[in-house]
Parts: sequence; C-alpha cells; structure tokens
Amino acid sequence: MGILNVTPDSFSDGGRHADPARALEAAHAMVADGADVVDVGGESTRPGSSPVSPAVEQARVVPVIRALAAAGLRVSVDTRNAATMRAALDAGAAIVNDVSGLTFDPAAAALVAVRRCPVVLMHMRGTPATMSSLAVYDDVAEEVRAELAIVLDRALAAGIAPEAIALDPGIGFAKHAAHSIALLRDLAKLATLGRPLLIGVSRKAFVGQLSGVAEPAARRGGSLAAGLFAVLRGASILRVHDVAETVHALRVWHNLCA
Ligand code: HH2
Repeated sequence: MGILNVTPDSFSDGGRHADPARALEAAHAMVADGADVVDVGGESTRPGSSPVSPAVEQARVVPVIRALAAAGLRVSVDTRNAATMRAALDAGAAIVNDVSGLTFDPAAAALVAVRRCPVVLMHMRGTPATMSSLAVYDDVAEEVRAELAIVLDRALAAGIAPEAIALDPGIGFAKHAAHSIALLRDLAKLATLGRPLLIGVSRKAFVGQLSGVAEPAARRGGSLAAGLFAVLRGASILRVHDVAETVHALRVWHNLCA
C-alpha cells in the first residue's frame, strides 16, 4: 500500500502532493513500482495534529481519488469521517482505512457495512491531539490485542463481513517508541485475532530513534528493515512511502525464503 498524503502538514511528505497533478503522478509511479493499493489521505494524524473539517478533507481527496479510480488504480481512503468515506467511495475508492477503527464517527461502521467494501481497522487511543498522553501500557501487545478485539467485534456487530476486515496495531498512535518496538516483536499475538495484519512503520519516529536519523524522509533504510521484520512476524500488508525500495526488498526476501 503506497501512501499519498494530499495534505499540507503530514509528518514526512506534507505539501509534496498538494497539487492534484503531482498527486496523480506520484500515485501512478507507486503503482508502476509495484503498489497494489494507493492510500489517499487528506488529514494528517501525526501526534499533536489538529483535525480538519470533512469538507476540507473531501476537497483535498475526492478529485484525486476520482482521477486515480478512473485510471483503473485501486484506491483506499484514509479517513475517520463517514461523510468523507461516502464521498470517496462514490468517487471510486475501493477500500476504507480508518485510524480510529470506525469508532470516531458514529455513522462510519453502518456505512462500511452497507457499502460492503474492505476496511482497515487500526488501533489507537484518544485522538491525534490527545493520544501521546494515553500511551500507558503494562503489556502493550496484550492490551492492543484486547482493544482491537473490541473494535473488531463492533464492526462485526454493525454487519461488516469478517473477510472484509484487516487489522492494524497503529504503530506510533498512542504508542511511544518502546511500545511500537514491543508490538512489532509480539505481532504474532495480534495474528490470533484471525484477520490479516496491515502495518505502517514507514519513516515513523521509532525508526528514527533506532537508526539515529532525525529527518523522516531519510529514514528509508530503517523503514525497510522494520517492514521486513513486520512481514517476518506475520504482517500481510505494508503501508509505505517508498514503494519501489519496499517491493525490491520484499522480492529478495521472498526469494531467499523460498
Ligand atoms: N499511519 C498514518 C496514517 N494512516 N493508517 C494505517 N492503517 N496505519 C498506519 O500506521 C497509519 C495510517 C500516519 O502516517 P502518514 O500518513 O505518513 O502521516 P500523517 O498522518 O502525518 O499524514
């Protein structure tokens, strides 16, 4: 899954794809490089970020999604807002990716159930503005597993088919670096929930901390190492900025493992 943030303020690629023509070019390049899905987001959810209105979010993502879908690309929409999910699906998005696990907007779960689209349910606590203060765990893998199980049950109760759901522990969301590291080491615990796991480690703070690289865009090597480690521990989908490098690394990895 290639990341396409159509935002002015995302933590590593903010402002790069604000112009729709550049966004389309970047998305086509990701697919040519081997991405199966392009994840389009119009709201930064980095720690401490402020929310944008669904209207602003839609003005950013809908034209881009419409153009990408018309060109035959498989698009997911990265949003917490049901109105944006609806507008994105109407514009041709195929997948919903919600960092709140369909808990932020009370209308979201029913919408996804009715539209029968695949959905990524991610774990977080609070909102991007409050989540850092909620990163308190005794056993992070156990607690994230238990909280994701509740999110999964709610989605199933809303009528979403189990086979439409992928789960994501939310690396960096209400997790300090030590929590993200412990979660990746213990990813097998989340696999017991019985759904495919999506992991987003790309350029995140713990990668910077472990590699000693402060600038997010320069964390490519560390991101590749963390992504391969996540696959080794059971991840099925990697959400990444650097598609070509990730695809090359995965090809070498799979061939060596074969
Ligand atoms: N991470 C980000 C955004 N959306 N969705 C899923 N499922 N998993 C993630 O780990 C995830 C996500 C944050 O990264 P990014 O989009 O690069 O930055 P920003 O939120 O600043 O736009």
